[in-house]
Amino acid sequence: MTSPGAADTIAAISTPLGEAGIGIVRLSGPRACAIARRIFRPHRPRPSWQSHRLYLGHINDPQGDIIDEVMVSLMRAPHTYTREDVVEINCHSGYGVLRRILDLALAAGARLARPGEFTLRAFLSGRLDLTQAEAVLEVIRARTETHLQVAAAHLKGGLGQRLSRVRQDLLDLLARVEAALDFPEEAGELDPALVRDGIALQAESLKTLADSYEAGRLLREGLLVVIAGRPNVGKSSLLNRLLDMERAIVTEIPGTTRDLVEESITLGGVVVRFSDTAGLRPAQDRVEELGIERTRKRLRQADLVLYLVDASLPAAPEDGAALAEMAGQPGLVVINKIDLTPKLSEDELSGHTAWPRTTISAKTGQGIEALKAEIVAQALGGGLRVAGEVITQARHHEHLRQCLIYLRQARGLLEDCAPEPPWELVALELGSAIQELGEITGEEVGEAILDRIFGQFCLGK
Ligand SMILES: Nc1nc2c(ncn2[C@@H]2O[C@H](COP(=O)(O)OP(=O)(O)OP(=O)(O)O)[C@@H](O)[C@H]2O)c(=O)[nH]1
Ligand SMILES: [Mg+2]
Repeated sequence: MTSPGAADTIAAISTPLGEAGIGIVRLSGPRACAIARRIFRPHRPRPSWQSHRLYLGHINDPQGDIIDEVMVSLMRAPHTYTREDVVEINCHSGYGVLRRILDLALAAGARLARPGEFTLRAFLSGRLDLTQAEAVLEVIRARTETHLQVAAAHLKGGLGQRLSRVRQDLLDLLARVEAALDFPEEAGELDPALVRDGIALQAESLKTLADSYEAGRLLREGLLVVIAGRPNVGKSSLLNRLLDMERAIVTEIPGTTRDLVEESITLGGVVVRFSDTAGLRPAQDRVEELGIERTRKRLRQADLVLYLVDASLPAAPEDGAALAEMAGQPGLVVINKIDLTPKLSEDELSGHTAWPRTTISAKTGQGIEALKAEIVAQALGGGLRVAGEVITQARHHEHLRQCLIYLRQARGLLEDCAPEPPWELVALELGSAIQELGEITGEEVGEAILDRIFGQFCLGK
C-alpha cells in the first residue's frame, strides 16, 4: 500500500452498504472538488463553493438524469481528515444509489480507495500518528463503554505522545553517549550511573504500560467462556438463560447439541463470548464425534471453563476424569438443576478439582446472577480496572517488550562494566530500544507494517 501521495484522488462508500436514511460517498485528493462539481448540480445557481459548507442539489449522470438528491460538503485542505481536499456526498443509503454515485465519481477521474486508505493518508500527512490511526479502527470496533473510552484516549493521541516523550528522552541520552564517544575531550567523562538511572526511569514507565496489556487484551478481544459437561446436564439451558433468549435447542434427549453454539454478552465491562458445546461422552456416531472434537479444541482455548454437573444425579466417573484433565485451566464447577431433589454428593467431585463451585437452576434462574458475578471475579479479578493509559494492541505490546529487553541489556552493560562500560554497545542497545518505540508511533516504520495495519480497515475509512 505505497501511498501515491498527492497524485491521485480516491473515492469510496464510507457507510455500510444497506438500506438507511443516509449513506456517504467520500472523496479525498487534489481533484476531489473538481470531480464532485462534475457530477453534482446544486439547486442554487452559481454557489460560492466555500469550504466546510453544505450544498443541496442533485447527482446527475452524464445524460443529465437525476440519480439522487444529496447534500455535498466540500472541505478544503488542510483542515480535513486526510489534510487533502475532501468531499462527502450525503445521499440516500441503498446499494444501487451508493454504487451508482461511486461509479460516477470513478468515471470522473477518482480511483477506488483501498481499505483504510483515507486514514493512511491522514497518517502520512502527519495529522495522526500511527497509534491514533490504529485507534480509529479500535473506536469503530469497540463494543463496551470501557473499551471505547480507552480507544478514544488513544485517538486523542495520549499514547503516542507519551511514547514520543520517552523516545525523545532516550534519544537525548543516546546523543550524550555518542558525544562522549566521538568527542571525549569536549564532552568530558560520562558518568555510567547517571546514564543507567536515566534508562531506569524510562524503563519503569514503559513497564507500567506493557503491563497494562493484560487488561487491554481483554478489552479488545473479550473473554471466551466455554460451557462443558456430560450430555443433558443443562448446558444449552444455561446458555439460553445467560443470553436471555432461546438461542440453543434444548431437549430431554442426551446429545442434543452437536455443534458449538456461541453468543456474546457484556459482563464487568468486557465482551464475554459463551460457547455451548456438545456433551462429553463416548460418541455414538460420526457427527457427534466431530462435535466432541470441536468441544475439546474450544476447551483448550477457553479463558474460563464452566463445567456443568446435574445435581439430581450421582456424580459420574467421567466428571472426575474430565475435571482432572482440565486442572491446569481456570474454571468453575456449576451444579445445575438444584430445583430437583439432590442426588449429587459434592464430595465425589472434591477429589478431582480445586475449582470453586456454584449452584444454579437454569430452569428457574436461581443462582444465575451469582454465577455471572463469579465469572467476573474469576476471569477479571472482580471486574476490569482500567486506570491510566492502557495498551490494547498485540503489536504495541511486542515492541514494548522488545524495547524493555534492549534497555535492560544497556543497563546490564553499565552496571557490570563500571566504571569503564563499553559505550559503543550501550549506544547500540539504546538505538535498538528507540527503534522499537518509533515503530509503535510510526516515527520509524516500514511499508510492510503499514500495509498490514491499514489492510485490516474497512473500505471507506
Ligand atoms: N429441572 C430442571 N431441568 C433442567 C434444568 N436445566 C436443564 N434442564 C432440562 O434438562 C434437559 C437437558 O437440557 P439441555 O440444556 O438440552 O442440556 P445439555 O447439557 O445442553 O444437553 P446436550 O446438548 O444433550 O449435551 C432438558 O429437558 C432441560 O429442560 C434445570 O435447572 N432444572
Ligand atoms: Mg445442549
